[in-house]
Amino acid sequence: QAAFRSDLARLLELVGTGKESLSFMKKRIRHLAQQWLRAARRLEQKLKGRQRDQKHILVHIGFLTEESGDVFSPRVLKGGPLGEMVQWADILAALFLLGHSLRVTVSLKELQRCRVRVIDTFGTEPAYNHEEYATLRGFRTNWGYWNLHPSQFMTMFPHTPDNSFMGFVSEELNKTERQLIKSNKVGSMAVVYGKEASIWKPQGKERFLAILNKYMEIHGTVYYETQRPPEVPAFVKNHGLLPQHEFQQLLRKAKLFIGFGFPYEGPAPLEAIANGCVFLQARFNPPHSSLNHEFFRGKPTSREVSSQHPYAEDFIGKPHVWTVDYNNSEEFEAAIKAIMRTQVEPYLPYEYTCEGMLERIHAYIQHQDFCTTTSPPPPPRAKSPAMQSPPSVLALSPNATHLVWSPSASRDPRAWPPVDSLQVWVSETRHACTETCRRHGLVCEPTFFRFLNKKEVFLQLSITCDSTEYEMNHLYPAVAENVHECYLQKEPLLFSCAGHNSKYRRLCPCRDYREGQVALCRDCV
Ligand code: U2F
Repeated sequence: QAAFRSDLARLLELVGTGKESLSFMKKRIRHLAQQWLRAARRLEQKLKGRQRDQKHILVHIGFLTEESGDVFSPRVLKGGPLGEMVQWADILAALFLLGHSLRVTVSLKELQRCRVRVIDTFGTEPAYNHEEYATLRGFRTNWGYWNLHPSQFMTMFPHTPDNSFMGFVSEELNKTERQLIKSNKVGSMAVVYGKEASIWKPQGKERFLAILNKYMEIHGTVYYETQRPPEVPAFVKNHGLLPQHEFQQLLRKAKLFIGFGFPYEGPAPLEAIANGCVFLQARFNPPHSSLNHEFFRGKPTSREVSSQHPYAEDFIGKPHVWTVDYNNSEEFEAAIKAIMRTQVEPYLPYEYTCEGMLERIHAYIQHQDFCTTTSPPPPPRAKSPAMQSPPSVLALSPNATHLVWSPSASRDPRAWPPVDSLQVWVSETRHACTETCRRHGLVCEPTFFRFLNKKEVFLQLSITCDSTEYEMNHLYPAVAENVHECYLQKEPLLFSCAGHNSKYRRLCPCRDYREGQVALCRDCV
């Protein structure tokens, strides 16, 4: 049985010393300790003494090993990426507080054979993960082709439902702090997102900076050595790279946090929004991806990134997040004027609070099973408007057929997530399952593909199949509608929420999710 811990001192010893990156992580753990401990107590009460197995977990921080070149540690104090260290610090705190037995290593020599979970910021899609398929179909990249179960990859944001969403946390505010922030906000103060001078370099920035400068005082936290970086205009008040808690203080005063397009999908916009700022960012049209942008090239994903921070855009949105076309000066200027008139409250989605992260990791540790497969329950029963159906069931529409799981289907208590959260939708040809589920207010759940990968399901969906073949293809199960050819998936590792092709309509396993905790279905904890 794992017992919740009530002190983080032992964890700080486990993390070790000798690297700037480790010091950054320890400082963060120390700073957030009270917030973590309160969250652990709340989750403990919520779980009411439920049986939780204690696991032995080896935490191998691979990107900090000498063997990998440890390019991060020397950049900690120079404006380099900190997002990854934020996430590792939070993962360590969560695992430790949940009561697991941890060993932390930053050396390859200490890495033993074990069952792995890979912390993978931007995600690994199944087509890139399956070695043979990736090699045959041109999905082989620098990373990937490890033949893991795709949910063994854990991402920073919930962007790739084929992987597990790990996340990180942001500082939470109590009532007094909220009040204080409200009275101390400087309505005309903007902070620019970007701590490395290179972020300010690309051409065209002067134009928006000049527009912004008409309305607001612009602050930056750009690293510099002896004099201000030449890329940063003189009218910007540059504080230099700040320690994390001082950066939070700056955000508490600012009205606006403004992104220039890079870094992609980092923690800072969530921190800004949590501290009562509006986040203004650029829309990418066309979206950025590994096919058209250097930063994503070679990453094992085809995901299209529609703005600097798609999570902020899709999961938070207005009034906290404004995503605009920066090539259109009028739209940009209008957004700034509108933001200055808008009042926002600090906001932090539950999944980025300490309690939300503890709850999610607890659920993964208890339920994710990559070793055994459970036998699938009987196939779903078709619902049509003519049939008696519970009120939550949607009507069949002409171009999106829909199935829900029959309540009479025997429930496999080991199946996780519980299969009664499943709804099957057929995609349009231009949509991946990720998008198809999203459009129905649901999320794609790859563990449910195995229930759909059957001939009978096509029949239940009134899909005519002149032929049905089993093949290896990350888009299957699917139907090529105009020729009535149906396809089932031959390789379970290739079940994928990602991917679309104009030839196929895909069968998509969607599920409900908890408000503010998309990784978990409504009955999942
Ligand atoms: C991303 O890493 P970054 O470090 O560039 O991400 P940011 O969103 O800029 O912020 C990371 C942390 O840096 C902190 C801030 C954030 O938690 O509190 N910070 C600070 O301590 N002092 C300051 O003056 C300003 C910010 C991202 F996480 C990865 O996904 C990408 O790989 C990477 C690409 O470069 O960018």
